[in-house]
Amino acid sequence: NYKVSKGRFFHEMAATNNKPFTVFVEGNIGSGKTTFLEHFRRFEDITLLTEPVEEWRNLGGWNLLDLMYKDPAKWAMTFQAYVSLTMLDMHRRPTATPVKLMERSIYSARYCFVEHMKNNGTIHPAQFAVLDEWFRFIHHHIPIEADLIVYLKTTPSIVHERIKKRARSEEQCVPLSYIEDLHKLHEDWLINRTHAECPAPVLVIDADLDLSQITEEYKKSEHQILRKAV
Ligand code: TTP
Ligand code: MG
Repeated sequence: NYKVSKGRFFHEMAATNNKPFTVFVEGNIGSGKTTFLEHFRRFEDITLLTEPVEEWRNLGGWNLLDLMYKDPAKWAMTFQAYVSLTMLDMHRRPTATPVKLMERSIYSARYCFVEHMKNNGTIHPAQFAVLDEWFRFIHHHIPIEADLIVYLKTTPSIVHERIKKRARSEEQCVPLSYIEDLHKLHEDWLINRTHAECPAPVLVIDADLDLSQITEEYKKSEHQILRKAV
């Protein structure tokens, strides 16, 4: 029971480590990252950093996400530069609670999205080089806490349907092939481990289930996220 054992939980946290237990929630577009984080709102003392995408849709009135989808050759570099900054801000944000849950990380931005833009030529190799140097500099010189990655694993056709139903205006033209490519890049990063940096252990969750059934699936991860608290 969470409430009963909470005192012990905090005690152990304080005794060992003042840093929060930090979880990145990863998975394809429409895999349910925001929904997963919202599930944890019922618990006390968890910091939830959800929907960084809302910042990308409004930077001083500019919708960078929209500009990027409408003219990727012109805007992808600018967009990814801003994604990196907002991610770094989330990684560095001081947290007073013992658990911190974040939607995405600087790692998925680099290994899934920037990787895709490099592979299919959306960004020039020189633009890729600049983004990659920024990423390497941050990775090597700025401490980024990571204790667990929750991977919401999905089937591309299922999330593609969800994206269409959700109807976020910028994403209307997203083809299934793009979602399939992104799926493969998430699998390469988190399951096949083709990049050197997978910064934390990975908990895989079946996120194909629809909303009415997914809560049971999410509950299976509560123990690992709240650790001794449940
Ligand atoms: P996601 O970061 O996957 O967020 P989401 O809210 O769609 O996911 P969920 O439904 O699981 O909560 O993607 C948001 C949008 O930003 C999406 O259109 C893809 C785009 N994007 C990039 O183009 N580059 C990036 O580096 C990232 C992280 C997202
Ligand atoms: Mg989301």
